[in-house]
Amino acid sequence: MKLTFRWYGDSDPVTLEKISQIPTMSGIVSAVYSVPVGEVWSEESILDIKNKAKAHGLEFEVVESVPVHEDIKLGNENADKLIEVYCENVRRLGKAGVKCICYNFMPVFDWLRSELEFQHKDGSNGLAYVDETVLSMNPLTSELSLPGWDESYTKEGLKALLNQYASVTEEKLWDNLKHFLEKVIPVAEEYGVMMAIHPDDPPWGIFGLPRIITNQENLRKFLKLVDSPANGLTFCTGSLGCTYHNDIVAMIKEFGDRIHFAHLRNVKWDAERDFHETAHPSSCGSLDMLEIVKALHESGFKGYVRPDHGRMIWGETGRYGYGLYDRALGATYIAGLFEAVEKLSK
Ligand code: DNO
Repeated sequence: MKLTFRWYGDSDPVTLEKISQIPTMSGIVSAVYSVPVGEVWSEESILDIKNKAKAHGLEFEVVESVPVHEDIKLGNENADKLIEVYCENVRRLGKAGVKCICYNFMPVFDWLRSELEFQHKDGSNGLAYVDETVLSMNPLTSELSLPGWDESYTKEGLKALLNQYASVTEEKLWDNLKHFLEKVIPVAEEYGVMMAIHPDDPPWGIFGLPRIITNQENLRKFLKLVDSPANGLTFCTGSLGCTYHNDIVAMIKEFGDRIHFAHLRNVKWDAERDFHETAHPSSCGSLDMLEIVKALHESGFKGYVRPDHGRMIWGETGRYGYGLYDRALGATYIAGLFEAVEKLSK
């Protein structure tokens, strides 16, 4: 496996120098953030990230994310034009040496939490999700915003978009995803890129919007939409594992050869649909991280791994989920698990 770390570009307080000082770090996971969704990324902007990473001894082989325009998910008359733009980005990234592209197919909202500064007993804080709070939220008036969200919607724009989704059932969303994959996967194959869909987070519908990348059965269905190695998964343990209904170790055993990128983090289940994010080690949350790493190893996993959301510890402030300290601790913990599992299996 290759250990990686997310970098949000020049404005990220977690600098490339800091990332390069985390033991065994091989590369960064990043994206061109300045270009609106649905437009082509310039070759210079891609190479700029690559060269900056290289100057710190880091690779740039994973992009997270090339976002999918809402018109593609809606399957409206602009979809094909926008899919062609998407394909062009895949080509350009492949040419620049990117090997894996993470994306998601969640309508309108990316990852969602109801609390950004959930207080832990030790004085640290992290992200949490309480279903009742989310059910009482109105996306048109709520103040909540997360790093993954597209901030460019006006209230009217968001309202219109939500209206457009009123006719999009889960079945329709599946059709639109299939159409997207049928165009994009052949390009990815040609350019040596592995596409890796990120599961929906949380893995159930929110605000009346459909979500489909949610459980074992749906992942199975997804992989069959286009049955190619280039059509794979970002296996996010915290997203899929935030509900005890998902047996994530069983999923790794079944889909291991199609997992190209793993987001390894832990969560603590507080109720059926309530959870909070914890430090990475198994004893801190509800997931058995050793079993997860073992299952990845046994399935022959050779892909990219990154620690995921960290708590804010040691007084750090910054981008929710994406501070340095707790993620760096998570990174070395993950590296330790892999070393142990690899050596003990020899
Ligand atoms: C959250 C991230 C997600 C992820 C996208 C992938 O921290 O895991 O925002 O990057 O869903 O497209």
